[in-house]
Amino acid sequence: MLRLFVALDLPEDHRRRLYALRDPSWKARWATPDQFHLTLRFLGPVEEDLLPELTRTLAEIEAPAFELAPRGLMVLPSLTRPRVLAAAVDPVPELHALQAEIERRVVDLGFTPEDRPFRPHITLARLKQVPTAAVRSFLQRHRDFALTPFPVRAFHLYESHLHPDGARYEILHRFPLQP
Ligand code: 2AM
Repeated sequence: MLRLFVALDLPEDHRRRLYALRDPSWKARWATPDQFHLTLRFLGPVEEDLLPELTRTLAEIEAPAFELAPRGLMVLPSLTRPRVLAAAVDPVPELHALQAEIERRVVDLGFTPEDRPFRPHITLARLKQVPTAAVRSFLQRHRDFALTPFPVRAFHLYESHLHPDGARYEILHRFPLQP
């Protein structure tokens, strides 16, 4: 079984800037620069036999390239139960259209439909025991957080390798968007 997800990659400079937000004093696991991505669809464990068909299906998607600008920080699932600290992005119709198309295609292949609404985010940290007050003050301190838009010219199929000290994400396939 392969643990798979479909996601967008980020440029080096944006990774560095996201990593710079890190507060090492928190009881949290901060993502390292090589772990940053924006998930479009978590697929979970997939039989290796399915990989060619999945790849073929994703390669059929015709969607335009677009620009994406990280802006704002958010906490998931909620500020009263802070588990994940993440960066949000400016809403762009192309991002949501791409996510919807991927969802449609993978459901056609037999994956269970995603029942949660798409909340695009780049995970910065998984919080263990960070008091809500500390999270609130972090969000306040970074309330103007924004990065310059970056071009999204492709989406990717990732394999997640789980390790006790954090996941390693490997890009298995690149699917170009239309220029
Ligand atoms: P997260 O960053 O919000 O946790 C690889 O695990 C990627 O898939 C992560 O970006 C993770 O989102 C996302 N993902 C979505 N649903 C998931 C699930 N049920 N289990 C694990 N990861 C999930």
